[in-house]
Amino acid sequence: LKPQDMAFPSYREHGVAYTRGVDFKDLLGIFRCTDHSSWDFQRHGFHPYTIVIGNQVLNAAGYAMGQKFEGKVGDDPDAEATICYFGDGATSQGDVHEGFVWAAVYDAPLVFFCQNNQWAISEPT
Ligand SMILES: Cc1ncc(C[n+]2csc(CCOP(=O)(O)OP(=O)(O)O)c2C)c(N)n1
Ligand SMILES: [Mg+2]
Repeated sequence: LKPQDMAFPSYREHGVAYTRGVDFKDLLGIFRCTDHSSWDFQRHGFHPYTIVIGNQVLNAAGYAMGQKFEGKVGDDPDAEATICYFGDGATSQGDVHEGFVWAAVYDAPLVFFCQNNQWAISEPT
């Protein structure tokens, strides 16, 4: 990722948060319910954690569509891209597939990263 890129995590991307400069104390606060993703997500290029399974796929698709609409794409050094992390279980949700379709239709600069750990409450794939 370049500094101007944006990452949309699920709740597992602690390593990504670290590489984006997010203070680990801010992450721990989410799990202790003392904090609600208080880092500056634009500055870090790291969106708040998403506990609602798959929701970040829609957020990421919209964000990447915005990057496309604003012409921030291509080989320019200032061009932007988005990456979206989700679990294998999230792929059981219809709205996740809506995010895939919209990103494809708009040729949005979005990378989908499936963390397939073979575990989900739904059937793993
Ligand atoms: C919309 C929604 N439905 C159900 C849940 C309950 N839930 C929490 S974790 C989980 C399993 C998610 O599996 P997966 O997407 O593979 O992520 P993993 O935890 O394996 O990384 C579910 C269903 C939730 N958080 N949000
Ligand atoms: Mg899983």
